[in-house]
Amino acid sequence: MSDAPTYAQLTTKADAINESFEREFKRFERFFGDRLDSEFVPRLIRQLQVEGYSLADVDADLKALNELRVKFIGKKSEWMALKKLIGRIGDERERRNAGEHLSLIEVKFTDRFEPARLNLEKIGDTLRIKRECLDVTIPGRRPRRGHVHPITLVRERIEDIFVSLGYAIEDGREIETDFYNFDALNIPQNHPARASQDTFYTTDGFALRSQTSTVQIHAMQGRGAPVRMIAPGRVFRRDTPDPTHNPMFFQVEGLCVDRGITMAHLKGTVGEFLRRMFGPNTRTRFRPSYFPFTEPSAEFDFSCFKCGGSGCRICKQSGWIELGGSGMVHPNVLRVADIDPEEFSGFAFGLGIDRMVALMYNLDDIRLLFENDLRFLEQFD
Ligand code: 2NL
Repeated sequence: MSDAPTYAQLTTKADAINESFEREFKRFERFFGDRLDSEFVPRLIRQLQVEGYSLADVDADLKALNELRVKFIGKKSEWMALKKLIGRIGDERERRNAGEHLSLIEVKFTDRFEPARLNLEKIGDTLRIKRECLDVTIPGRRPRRGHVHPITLVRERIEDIFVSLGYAIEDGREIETDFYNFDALNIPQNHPARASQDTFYTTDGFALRSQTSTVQIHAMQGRGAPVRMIAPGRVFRRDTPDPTHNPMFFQVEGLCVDRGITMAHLKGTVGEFLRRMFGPNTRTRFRPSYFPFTEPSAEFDFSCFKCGGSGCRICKQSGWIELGGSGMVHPNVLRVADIDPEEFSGFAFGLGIDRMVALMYNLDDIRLLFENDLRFLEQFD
C-alpha cells in the first residue's frame, strides 16, 4: 500500500488480519468463556482434568496467548502499522468509516485476550493449590506397636496372681558371688548339687546365678521375717542346648516365711496359683524329692490343662504335668539371714517360666524363645 491507501484496501487488509486472528485464537476460545458465569472456571477445570491438562500446559498456553497478543496488537504488529494508514485516506468519510471498521475489530481483540489470560491464571492457581494441598482426612498410617515376648507375657500373669495373694515382686543381680549362689543355699563346696546347679564363672570368684533364690537370700537378710515374695528372673546353667534345655532360662521362685508356716500353706498357695493360671478345676500333686535348700522337699505336678487328666499328647497320657520344686526352707538357709528357725518357718518353690510357656503354647523346642525370629514372636501379638 503506497502513499494513499483506499478505504477498500485498508478494510480488506483489516478483515484478513481479523480472520487470521479468529483462526489462531480458536484454541484459546474455551478460556475466554462467560465472565458472568461463576461456574465457568470450575466447570472448565473439571473438563481439563479429564483431558489430563496440567500446570505445564497452563504455562505453555499463557506464553502462547501472550505471543499471540504481541503478534496481533503489539507495537510492531501489522495491525498497528495498518492503523497508522487510516490518516492517509484522502476522503474524509472513507477515513471515518475505515477508522470505525478497524476499531470494531480491535475492541474484539483486546476484549478477548485479557479475560482468556485471567481465566488461564485462575486455572493455574487452582491446579497449584490442588497439587499442594494436604488431605487431612486421609486415615493415618497406624504405627506398628511392639508386643511383649511370650516369656514376659506369662511372667506378668504369674506376677499378677502373686501380687493379688499379697506377695512382693523382687529383682536382683544376675552375677552373684559363690556364697549367695551356693553356700547360702546350703550347698557347700564339694556338695554334689554344685554339679546339677553348675553355672558359668568369672575368673575372680563370681558366678552367673543358677537360681533366683539369691534374690530371696538378699531380701531375707535385708528385711528379716516375716516375708512373702516372688523373684522372677533370668538364670544360667551349664547345659548343652537341646529342645528342652537352654543354658539361659527364666525362673520364678516364691518364698513365704512367717511364724507357724507349714507344708499345708505351701500346698494351698501352689494349688491356688495353678487354679488361677490354668482354671478352677486344676488339681495339684506333690511328690517327695530332694533339694539342698529345703527340708522336706517336694516336686509338684498339676492336672493337664488340655485333657483335664484323662491323658493326651501334652501330658504324655499321664494326666499330669510336672512343673516345679518346692519344700520347707532349710533351717541352715534361715540362719544365713539371721532368722531363728525355732521361731520362724517358711516354704519356698521354684518353677521354670520357659517350660510353662512351651507347655501353654505347645512349643516343641524351647530354644525358639531365644532365637528372636520375628516370624515366631509375632504369633504372640
Ligand atoms: C526347681 C526347684 C526350688 C526353691 C526352689 C528356695 C529358695 C530359698 C530357700 C529355699 Cl531362699 N528354697 N527355692 C525351693 C525348692 C525348689 O526350685 O525345680 N526350680 C526350677
